[in-house]
Amino acid sequence: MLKGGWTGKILWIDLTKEKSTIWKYDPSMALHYIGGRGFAIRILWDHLKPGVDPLHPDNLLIFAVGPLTGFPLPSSGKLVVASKSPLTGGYGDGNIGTKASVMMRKAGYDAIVVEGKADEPVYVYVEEEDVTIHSAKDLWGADVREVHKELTNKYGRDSGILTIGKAGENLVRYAIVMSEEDRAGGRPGMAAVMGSKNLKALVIRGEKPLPAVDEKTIKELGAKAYKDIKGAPMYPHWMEQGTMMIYEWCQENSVLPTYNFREGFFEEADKVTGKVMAEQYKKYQKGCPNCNMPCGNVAEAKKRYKGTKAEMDYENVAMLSSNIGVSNMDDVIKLIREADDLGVDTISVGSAIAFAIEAYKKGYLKEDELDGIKPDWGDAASALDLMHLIIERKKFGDVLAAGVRYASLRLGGDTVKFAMHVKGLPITAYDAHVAPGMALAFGTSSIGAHHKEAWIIAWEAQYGFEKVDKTKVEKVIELQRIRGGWFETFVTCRLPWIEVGLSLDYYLTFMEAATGIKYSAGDLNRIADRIYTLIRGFWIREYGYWMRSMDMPPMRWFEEPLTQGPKKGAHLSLDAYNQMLDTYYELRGWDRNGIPRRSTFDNLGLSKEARELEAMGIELTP
Ligand code: PTT
Ligand code: SF4
Repeated sequence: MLKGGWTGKILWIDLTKEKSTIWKYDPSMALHYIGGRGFAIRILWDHLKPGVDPLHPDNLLIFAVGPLTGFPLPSSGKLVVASKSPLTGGYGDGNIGTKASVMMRKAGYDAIVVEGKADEPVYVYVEEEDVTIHSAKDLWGADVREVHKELTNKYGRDSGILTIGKAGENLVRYAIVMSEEDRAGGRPGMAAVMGSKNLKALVIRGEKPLPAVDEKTIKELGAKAYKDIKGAPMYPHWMEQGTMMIYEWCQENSVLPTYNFREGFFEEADKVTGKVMAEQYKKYQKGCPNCNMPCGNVAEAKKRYKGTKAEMDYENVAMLSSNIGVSNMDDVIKLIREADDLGVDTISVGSAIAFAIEAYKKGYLKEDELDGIKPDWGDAASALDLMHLIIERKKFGDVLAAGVRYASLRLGGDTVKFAMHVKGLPITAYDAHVAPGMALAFGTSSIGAHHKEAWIIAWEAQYGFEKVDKTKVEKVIELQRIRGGWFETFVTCRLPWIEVGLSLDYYLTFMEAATGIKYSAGDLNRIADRIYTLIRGFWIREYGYWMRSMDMPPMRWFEEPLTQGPKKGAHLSLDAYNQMLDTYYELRGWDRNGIPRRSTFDNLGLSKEARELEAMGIELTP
């Protein structure tokens, strides 16, 4: 029996049958998977037919919170959105800060699962046990801000609203789910899955109390944690620049993605730094529920797109500035605003634009394939045109809408070497020519190339970029456990811990106060390993095979040394990477091809899942 923390219920909505059911799940799922992505992978493994096309109605779209979500403790207004990814074909998820997270808890659910497909565009309104499906014909085609406004007017400012833009409707495989105009989550195409179900939006409301075993401790300890955050030495700097404070650091360390990750140093970086953003463009900042360190810095363009506003997170800015050679802040603001309104992932679309520029300049693409667009580094106008070509899926935009992996397979030749992705997911904004640890983090991230699990780069700079040893590999795994395991299952924002140093001990006490269960750090790490291994099992199940090359970053970083900046000449070593990957597999209990050993499955309580893989003909090493 669950005493607190969890609501114990999952809402299951079938859009084909136009009906919903409340599932009182087995408490062992909570104990062994906690919530968030733990629930997501468990549900996908148990309820998704292997081999389903991600855009088929049978695919499942899961919104999941965790036992800490919504409580009055730091930055607890987060939600995981997960599915089988149409971009990678494997497990995909993202984390979004939104009122919908708190409302889902207040409505009485730990997760909402959507299956099937509506006959025509709809949105779903959930108010506790009351679930209704409404026509969204009038909202189809509308941009994210319009939909948000419309639904807010109808259901009130405190409603939780998750929506898709045109990118999701048009099944762009890296369409991202949006909330509150510029919060975004689900890079691996979670909004395309929503679009494939004709689901324009989900609106959630509730007033139920959140279940806690020891409410008093949560309140008191939460208040203390909020105070610690405000008193942290980094707090003022963070409040000024948010995630943008890393921009200059990346430039100094030659890890700022530049010209499609060809370089790590951008000669015009000084025009787009966090300082410039904060001092010259920032208008206000906003944040997720229950957060006292809001990082949503909203900047306003001054000249070319005067009045246009957008949220300036580091990844957005780097991928739509240095990575495509753009250095005018007004242009960057406009590109981000457009991506948010269309509901497309800024990182993946930045990667697709950079890939197209490079392919065009190298003669792989002709003007007529790009509808007359002549893309070039630093040309923001053509970048904007390319973004629209992709969203409208016109000409080669249709191919780019399937991601850079697919586009490079279509074009062939050397394009495979500059399609900057791992497992089909475009790399987030860290160039790793000089950073083998970060390269390994991208190579082994459970959803494809994302820093969300092992953002090792700051630690690696201090430890020594040049070092390639077991300690570094252990650090990657430690971060994957905490970031990809703890925070993605609690579900709360990890930034209080990373950015201002809030102690991890708080979370163990929060968990005990919420659920009545005393989890140790070791218990949580074991759960994280179980989730990581099951996710790897899911990829293998969906692909039907696995090879270590699927855990490799692109060849560009090995074969094309940096040509500019203080680290000129630097590149990754293939031998060193392979050595790290071997150590990684060994520490994880996976074989030389990256397939978990039978004993690893058994030790983590996943024997049944191992047998299922074996029954499919996958050979597991003992
Ligand atoms: C995340 C990825 C990131 S990571 C950024 S900026 W970052 C980009 N944001 C986008 C955006 O905005 N608009 C858009 N159209 N596309 C975007 N794509 C990119 O998506 C985000 C913050 C940030 S800002 C980060 S690091 C942290 N991520 C967390 C996480 O993953 N887990 C967790 N428990 N806490 C986290 N806290 C931080 O949240 P994806 P958000 Mg995002 C405009 O989801 O798929 O992982 O992609 O959620 O609410 O916007 O907050 O420098
Ligand atoms: Fe949201 Fe930023 Fe606060 Fe995290 S730190 S909860 S992403 S506003």
